[in-house]
Amino acid sequence: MASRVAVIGAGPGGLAQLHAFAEAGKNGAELPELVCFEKQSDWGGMWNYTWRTGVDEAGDPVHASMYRHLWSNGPKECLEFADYTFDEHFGKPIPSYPPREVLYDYLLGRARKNDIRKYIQFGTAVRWVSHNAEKNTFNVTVEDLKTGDHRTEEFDYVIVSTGHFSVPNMPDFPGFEQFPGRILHSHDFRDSREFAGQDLLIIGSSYSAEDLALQVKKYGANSVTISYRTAPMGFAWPEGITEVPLLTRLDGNTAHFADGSSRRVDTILLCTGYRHHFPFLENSLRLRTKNVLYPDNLYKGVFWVDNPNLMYLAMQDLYYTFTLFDAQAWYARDYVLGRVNLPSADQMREEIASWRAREEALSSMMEAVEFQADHLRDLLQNLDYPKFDVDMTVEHFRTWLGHKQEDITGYRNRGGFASPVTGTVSPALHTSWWEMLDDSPEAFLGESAGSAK
Ligand code: FAD
Ligand code: NA0
Repeated sequence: MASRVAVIGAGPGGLAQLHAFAEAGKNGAELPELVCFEKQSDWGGMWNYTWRTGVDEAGDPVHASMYRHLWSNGPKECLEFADYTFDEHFGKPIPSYPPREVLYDYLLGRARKNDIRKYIQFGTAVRWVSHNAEKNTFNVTVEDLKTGDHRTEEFDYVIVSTGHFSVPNMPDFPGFEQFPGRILHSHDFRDSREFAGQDLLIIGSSYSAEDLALQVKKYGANSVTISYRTAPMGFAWPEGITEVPLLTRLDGNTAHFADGSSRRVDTILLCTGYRHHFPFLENSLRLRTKNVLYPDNLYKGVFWVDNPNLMYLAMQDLYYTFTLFDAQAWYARDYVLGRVNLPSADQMREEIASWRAREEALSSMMEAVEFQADHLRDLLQNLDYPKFDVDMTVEHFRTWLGHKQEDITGYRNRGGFASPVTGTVSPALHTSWWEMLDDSPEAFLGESAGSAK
């Protein structure tokens, strides 16, 4: 009997997995039975924008953390699928930092091409996964969110691709309880225009803090104060955005900081990151990790060492995204198809430990990029994934970091990034990003509606 594979989640990770199998199928491989469970009513994961916050239509926590007006914060050339290029999708060179909807369209373009939707059961939430040691299979209990019915199915392999930027990390600070304004996490942030005219306090100093500070200022906030715990981001911020040390307490609307300074704020935005959260996995299967580049217990960043028939995709802190997911998905597929053998558990642990030690010693963002590029290369060397120029993408990240240091409101205007697959060089954005309030695909592409495939 053909083996059965459960893929949990139809975001970029889960779609990469289905695509990887479909590619092998086109090349003559005999495929296992694939079932992808997706709790949302459509695919694309985080990229599938919703206005909802709190709970979704089924009463489940809303998955999405993306917001209106989100533009890619890294050059698209660093996430380009090697087997489905931007040139193929858009038919012409496009700028390097597309808005969400444009990247979503690209992501779905490949998914549609291989007809992988047929594997996905939408509106179906995985509620519990347990391991049957006797049979070495997994029991997967799912809920049909339309009917509320539960059922349990047996699988030989489970691939978890439920993302890890969905469940907020929510710290508390003295005075929050009496604060008369709104306190929200970036997970619940949707539209920058809500904050026009306000004085905002942002807590955190990573990508969400950086981008939301820029977004709210761009759409009319009066001032933004960014409060950091470890170190400031240190960009040359536009007027009205400042960085201060950590919040110590609130006194009504007045926020006090560790350097003794204080200021009045209307709204507090927690950009304090997310938690890896897998309430549907029994203890022995559950990954517990912070947001790191090489989580413990995952061989090659994918295989659960204690039972490699359980796999995780995209659980790393991310510089590379879509391409890394592809490499992981190809590896997972080849394991399921019996094309690669894994070493002993001890050998896997040793290899993970050496990556972990290397990660502990990283001291700059560029070293982190190089680390993840090596992880990517380590996967790719064993796979038939189409070749692309990883070295070039590392240089793109270096250039990107330089551009951000030079001009944090202007780096998204820059072109000149070559595709690591086709060599096509990106044009500059036609209008300054800081001035461009319309983030529609038509505005971005500088053309009328419907021309992107
Ligand atoms: P997700 O996209 O999160 O998809 C997981 C899927 O699993 C979802 O569809 C969810 O509904 C489903 N699911 C979850 N639990 C269950 C369950 N129990 N049962 C069934 N289904 C379930 N990356 C970039 O490359 N460029 C960017 O510009 C960028 N911007 C970002 C901005 C924000 C605010 C955030 C939070 C992330 C951003 N990312 C960006 C990273 C982004 O997370 C990845 O690009 C990508 O979405 C990860 O894919 P995934 O499939 O692992 O997870
Ligand atoms: P993210 O920025 O949401 O990006 C997720 C931050 O939270 C760190 O700065 C950390 O500080 C801080 N923090 C945590 N607990 C804190 C506490 N108790 N007090 C003060 N600060 C606290 O999360 P992280 O994990 O990067 O940073 C947490 C993902 O979303 C990224 O992959 C990013 O690429 C993506 N994203 C992309 C975009 C765009 O593309 C926009 C937003 C997010 P410290 O002290 O630990 O440094 C446009």
